[in-house]
Amino acid sequence: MQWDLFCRVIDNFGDIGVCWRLAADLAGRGEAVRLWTDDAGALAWMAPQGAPGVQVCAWPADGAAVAEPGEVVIEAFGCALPPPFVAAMAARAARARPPVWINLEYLSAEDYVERNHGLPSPQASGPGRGLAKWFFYPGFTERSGGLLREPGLAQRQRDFAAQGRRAWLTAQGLAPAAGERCVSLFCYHNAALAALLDDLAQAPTLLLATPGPAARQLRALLGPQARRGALRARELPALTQRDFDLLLWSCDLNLVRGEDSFVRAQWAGQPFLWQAYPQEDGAHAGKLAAFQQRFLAGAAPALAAAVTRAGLAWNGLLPAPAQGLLPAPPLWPAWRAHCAVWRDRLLAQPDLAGRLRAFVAERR
Ligand code: TRH
Repeated sequence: MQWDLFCRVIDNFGDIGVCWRLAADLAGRGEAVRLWTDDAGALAWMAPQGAPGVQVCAWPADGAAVAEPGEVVIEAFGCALPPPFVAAMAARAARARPPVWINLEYLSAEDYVERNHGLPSPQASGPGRGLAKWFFYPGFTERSGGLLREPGLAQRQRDFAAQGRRAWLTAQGLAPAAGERCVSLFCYHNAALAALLDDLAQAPTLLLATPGPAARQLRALLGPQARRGALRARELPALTQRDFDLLLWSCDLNLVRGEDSFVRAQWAGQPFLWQAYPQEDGAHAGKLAAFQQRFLAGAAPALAAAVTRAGLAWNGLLPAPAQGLLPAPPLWPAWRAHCAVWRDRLLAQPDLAGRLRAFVAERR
């Protein structure tokens, strides 16, 4: 089937990162995908190899003729489709089966996800009058739209482990010294970073910082030596999405943010801390709380309390403690085991692209 996926880049890399991943995943399952975006810039480093079956197209210019819509149209994150394209969808509906029009929402663990997932929004006015738009909510439960997970991920992870967990880092010239733990850092500007560094500096640690705010803040805090106590830091180049996964699989702790890296850290099955996209109205606090509650259900109380505290402090929702932002070292084996169990539980659920295709099939 022909899928049209529309993505506007608001800021950061999550909008295009999620849409690229979905486009490539659908194409890998035999769908033809046009990814329409107003800013494909980040794809040059995120996915320089492209993907068979995905055509990246410029957002239609005002007044320009629009393409004939495909069988499925996805409006990512309420990006508002170009009105002439919607008119073309309505015209198609007058001739043949209407395209299945889906609004793909942001990921959340909050309860509204299950309430709203799959609801229709009949269009009573405008160029799409008479069409229905369907709400599709990614999530962590069976009754949500699920999480992006391309087929073959688990096998790729097994192959990676068979090579040795540090083999990829070594090949990048980033081999840790014997006994050094590896930590990846992808964050927004984060007032708790100094406290995190103090914590990490207590034991031999190689901290690998992604470009942007993480690297900039680290430079300001550590100076040119890039060291504090037993901690040394290295800056990474921008990695492809595939290599970014390998970074997460290589590390003992991953600091991630936003939406897509947050999900990838969960597939990595290693301890992670998530910095939610900070929102002026404070909505990120509710998102974090809802996630922590689901994620930590069933964890031993001491682990749940320590991980909850660390998450709150890392998101600026608790003052960063002078010492001990992270769970204490004796808790790390249980933290790791809990992350692996969580990943296996998510792996047992159908993935997002699979649920989306089933959803579309039911509505055609
Ligand atoms: O960049 P983000 O902060 O994106 C955010 C969120 O999606 C947020 O919900 C949204 O509202 C906002 O954008 C507009 O974080 P996220 O979601 O993890 O996206 C980063 C993408 O960049 C992800 O696909 C992984 C990719 N990436 C690489 O491919 N290589 C890299 O080296 C790095 C650091 C990231």
